Amino acid sequence: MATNRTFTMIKPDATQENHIGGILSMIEAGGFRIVALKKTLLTAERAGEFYAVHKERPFYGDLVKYMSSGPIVAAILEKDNAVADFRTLIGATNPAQAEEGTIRKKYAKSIEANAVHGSDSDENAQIEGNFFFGSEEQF
Ligand code: IDP
Repeated sequence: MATNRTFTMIKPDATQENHIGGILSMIEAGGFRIVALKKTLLTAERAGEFYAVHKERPFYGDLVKYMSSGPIVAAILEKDNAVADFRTLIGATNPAQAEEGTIRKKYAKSIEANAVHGSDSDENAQIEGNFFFGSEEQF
């Protein structure tokens, strides 16, 4: 059964280039409520842990390096059908294939530096949200 929460990160490139406000505006305009929010820096070790499911993929090393290259903004978001609707709002992994009106179409620079993360399942949304936020930080 679909739950009503998902998890996102504004990745280092978009954070560095002052797109935090623009991206959060698109998220709120898309009908999502911000349940938890923080700007933080992932160490390479923590980034590797977060992306452990991609360990075998050829881009894993670069991804870990990129995700620990500067601050990120982590957030838990709430809306009916949150995981699927948020994947629609962010658009395709590769911005060249992202549709008009999506966050990645507007802000992503490349398939790697693609501005935002969005959980791919309810189970991962919960795991990823809890990776960054204690239950006392989720309202
Ligand atoms: P998603 O973020 O759209 O769910 P995933 O396939 O789960 O895409 O990949 C996780 C992240 O790894 C992507 O958001 C992107 O930053 C990076 N990535 C995915 N595919 C490639 C690639 O082919 N080259 C470099 N980085 C990639």
